[in-house]
Amino acid sequence: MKPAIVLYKSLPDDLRQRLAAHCRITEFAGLTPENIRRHADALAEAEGIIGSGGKVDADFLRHTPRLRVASTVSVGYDNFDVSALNQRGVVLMHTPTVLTETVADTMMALVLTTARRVTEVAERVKAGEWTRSIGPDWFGIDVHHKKMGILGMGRIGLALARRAHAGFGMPILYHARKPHPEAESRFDARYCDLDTLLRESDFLCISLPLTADTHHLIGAEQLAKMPRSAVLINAGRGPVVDEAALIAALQEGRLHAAGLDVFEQEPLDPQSPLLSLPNVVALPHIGSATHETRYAMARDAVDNLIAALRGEVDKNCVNPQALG
Ligand code: 8YV
Repeated sequence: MKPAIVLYKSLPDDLRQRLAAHCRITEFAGLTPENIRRHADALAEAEGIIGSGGKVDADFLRHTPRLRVASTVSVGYDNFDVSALNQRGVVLMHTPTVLTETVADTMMALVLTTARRVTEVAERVKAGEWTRSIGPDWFGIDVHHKKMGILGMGRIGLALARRAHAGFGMPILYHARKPHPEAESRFDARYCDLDTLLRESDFLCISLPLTADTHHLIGAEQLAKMPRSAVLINAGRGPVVDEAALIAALQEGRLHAAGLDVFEQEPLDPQSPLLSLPNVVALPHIGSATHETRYAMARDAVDNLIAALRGEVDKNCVNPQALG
């Protein structure tokens, strides 16, 4: 008999059919407390789950005694308690390769949009304010040849370094857990400590996963080390930055601008002070959100689930050790 699985995010029809050829599917939208209650029987039977978002921790695992594989349609897996999965022998699959270029594009878009005030001035044009040749109150700052600082040199950091170096002639500084020889040899990137990165970057681009070590890594003390002319870009995970400290720095003019694709709470509260600051560009977590990339992520997640249910975890597996 085909294994039972729970699908908690909608899939394109062809991928749903591919999944259905291998599994018996129960589908609902999101691992919300209400859905977990309502679909208790399906969860109790499920050997696999596939979707994105929702907390998968020891509490959730009590509802899924037969679970063997969790497949997330994302690269990030901070919503999973990996040690709880390990204890239960559940493997976690993710989609680390297919979204790299798209997320790096989003980060470069934030760099350009904040520096050149693209959204702000476009709104002024729509509001009918472009009535004569523009003056300095419409000007931005240059991007090309400014110092690009990258915090986190994973796949996405490397793709951003390529864009900044090859396309914009930007010298690259970076801080990561360890030096990245490829970034250094291909893009002339210079490894430095976090303090140097904060003090020297014109654009500080954060591309870090959320872990216990990165939570609020950028707080008031770190923001105070950045020059007033600097721009902060975050497209990793919101809680890497202490948002209250960032708001204070922006309100007090201690930072030039911020471009944010991620927030401590998502969706962002419409009342957030961030939204009343003209020098903040806030995006609705669109990092990987193109038709092509979201399709590729869903396809990889489906293939990951099918493979892992067969015991194949040679690629895209966060914790192959869970198999023992
Ligand atoms: C997704 C992401 O947008 O992959 C990730 O970790 O943050 C994004 O690509 C999000 O997880 C929804 O699937």
